[in-house]
Amino acid sequence: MHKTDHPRTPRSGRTPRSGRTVRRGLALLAVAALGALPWAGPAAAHGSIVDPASRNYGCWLRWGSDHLNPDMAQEDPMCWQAWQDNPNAMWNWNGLYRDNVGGNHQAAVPDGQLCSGGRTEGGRYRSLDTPGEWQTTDVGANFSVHLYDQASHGADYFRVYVTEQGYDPATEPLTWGDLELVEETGSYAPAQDITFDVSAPGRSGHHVVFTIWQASHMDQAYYLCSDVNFV
Ligand SMILES: [Cu+2]
Repeated sequence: MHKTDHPRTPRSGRTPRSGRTVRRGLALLAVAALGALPWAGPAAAHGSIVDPASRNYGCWLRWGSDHLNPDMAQEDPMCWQAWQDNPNAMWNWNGLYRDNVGGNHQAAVPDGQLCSGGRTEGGRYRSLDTPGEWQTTDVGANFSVHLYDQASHGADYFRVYVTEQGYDPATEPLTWGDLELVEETGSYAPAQDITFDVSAPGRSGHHVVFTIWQASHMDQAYYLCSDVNFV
């Protein structure tokens, strides 16, 4: 139900003309089968924090239509290294989750691997753990967090952490000890867009917002790093 890879349906190669009817029938069956599955292409299943943009969502948003542009190396070097490491981290911006964690997030996600969900999916998102000058979204002490989830999983809860003043995202790997829990929400009914308010006073400059989204349709936890600039 939660495939994030995108296997191509093998095309039947050279089918003789006499096989056309059979082929059409198979194609219809294939369409019917696909229609019965809750699977869709990239950016059509699961979700992420889109504001303030998570690291890979932001890299997908800014460069997804132009990801081979060498200017990215200078203009947005952390996205550049992410695209160089594995473009699937961006194509699957909505797939950064772990199943069956049982709420033991700190056990499942070690220090230094928070932004990759403990190198989930075979390490697909490991580039997101790299400290550096990630592009930021300006926020004040009070700001809104927006989940976009085309799959409408709903939420058992969100936990939002923000790094303590003094932590330097440009040079330090992110650890649990760097974080202050600033919000734990209640549950949310299934919806494509969920927005809630958080408050993280006493900060300035570049910080990381680390959001855990515990989805409701099954035990599925998302780990999402968003870079912000407190102004
Ligand atoms: Cu999902």
